[in-house]
This record gives sequence, C-alpha cells and structure tokens, in this order.
Amino acid sequence: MAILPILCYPDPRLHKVAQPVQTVDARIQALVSDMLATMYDAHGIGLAATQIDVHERLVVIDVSEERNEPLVLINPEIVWASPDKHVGDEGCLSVPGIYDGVERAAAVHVRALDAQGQSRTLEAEGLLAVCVQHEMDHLMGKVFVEYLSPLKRNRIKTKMLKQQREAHE
Ligand code: GNR
Ligand code: NI
Repeated sequence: MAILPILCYPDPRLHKVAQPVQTVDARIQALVSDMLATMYDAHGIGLAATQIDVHERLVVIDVSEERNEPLVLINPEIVWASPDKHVGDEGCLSVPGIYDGVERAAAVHVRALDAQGQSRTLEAEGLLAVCVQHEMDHLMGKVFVEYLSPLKRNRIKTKMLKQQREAHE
C-alpha cells in the first residue's frame, strides 16, 4: 500500500476526463488499495482516481464515523437521481481549506462494479449522496469550485496558487 500525492486545484490535470476501467484485475485492485490508504491518510470521505493523476473511472468512499466502511465504485453510473435537491457545504482534498455550498440531487442510485468486478447498485442519500456526486464530477474533470460564482472561483484560484508558491519556498 502506498500513499499517493493528491493534485491541487488549479492543476489542469484535474480537468481530464477519466476512461472506463476495462477489467478489474490485480493492477486495479492495487490502485484501489493505494487510493483507500491515501484517502484515510488525508482524512477524506472520498477520493477519485483523477485526484491522484490516474484517469480511469475509479472512486473510493468512506463516510462512516469509524472509518471502517470502505466503498469501491468502478465505472460508476448514476441510474436515478431524485428530483429534490439539497444544498450542502462541500470541501475537497484538491482544494484544501475551502468549503462552500453546492446544490446536488438529495438522493441517487448508482450502478458500479466493486473491487471484485461484481456489478452492484448503491442507494445513496445524505452525505453519501453528496460524496458520490462530488467524486463522479472529478471523473468528468469537474471540481466543486466550478459551481461557485466566477468571483469566488477566481479568489480561490489565487489563494491556492499563493499557498502552493509559499509551500515551495
Ligand atoms: O473529504 C471530503 N469531504 C467532503 C465533504 C463534503 C462534500 C464532499 C466531500 S469529498 C472530500 C474528499 C474529496 O475531495 N473527494 O474528491
Ligand atoms: Ni474532491
């Protein structure tokens, strides 16, 4: 298991579109295990492969209090989204220190392969529904700050670049 570096906004690689996983083999299983280790190490509730510069449709999630309920979603697809929306504050490991409200479907049903390559359907609501949608956006090259106003987004971009410059010194 390895802890992998997480890309930080506004890194252009965060906007690449992930390709479907062809076969759930040992390479994918090793990647999943590294992604779980990286997510737990960073105290995140989710991680998309895009964030570790791997552009394949792979997501790990754990919204449990005890951090012992890992979920692995390979080639996830939303098969149903509730018409009712919910606005919740979101954060992102790729945009550290920034939290703001994003409107999402309140509940979603997601079809995905698990770490064994088995097809499953996940029924998500609450924080899990938010997290699933946030991670699936990453796979499409979308970061949550893109839902904010251009003014907020530009302020965030400037702040991130300044942080990154200072971290280099
Ligand atoms: O750790 C995370 N917390 C979080 C909180 C509210 C809404 C979404 C998230 S996902 C984020 C981890 C992350 O960046 N995943 O891509
Ligand atoms: Ni994120």
